[in-house]
Amino acid sequence: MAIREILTVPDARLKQVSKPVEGGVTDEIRALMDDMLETMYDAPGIGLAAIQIGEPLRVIVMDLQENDEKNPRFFVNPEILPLTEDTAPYEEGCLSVPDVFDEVERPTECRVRYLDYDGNEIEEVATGLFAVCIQHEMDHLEGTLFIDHLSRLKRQRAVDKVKKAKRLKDKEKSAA
Ligand code: GNR
Ligand code: NI
Repeated sequence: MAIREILTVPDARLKQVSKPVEGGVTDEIRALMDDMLETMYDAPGIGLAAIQIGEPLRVIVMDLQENDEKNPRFFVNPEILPLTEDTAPYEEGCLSVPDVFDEVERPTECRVRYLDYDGNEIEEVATGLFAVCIQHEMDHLEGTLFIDHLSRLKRQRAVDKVKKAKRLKDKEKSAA
């Protein structure tokens, strides 16, 4: 297992549409998921899409880290279907847009179909934070970030903030 670098805006790779995993959940895909989980825990975050570490595949890992217990979840080739017209705002963040948080409005309930770590086909209903997170991650698979749901002004401010922070970090690194 390895901790991988997380891509941040405005990296063009984050805008790619990720490709379905062909040929089921192999050891190679499990190795990718292991790296993703380790990278997500290290960050730390509650979800990660493969494209965030530069792999344009339809793979997501998640651990909502409710009640302090580890509960890793793996989603290969996920599909979602909103189950209600009810929407609710939630203050979202993204490891690819560090230190930016803003409200995004999404359906409160959806059905999720996917292959799990062992390649079993699972179908379940997502509500609460699970619904928010799976929709956020599904967006990544389509090359969409949560800031794409905000106004152009807020999106530009967010990208500028991340660029500025990265410039500062790179400068500190070259000085060291
Ligand atoms: O760690 C994360 N927290 C989070 C908070 C609110 C809504 C969505 C998320 S997902 C994010 C990790 C991430 O960037 N996943 O793509
Ligand atoms: Ni994200």
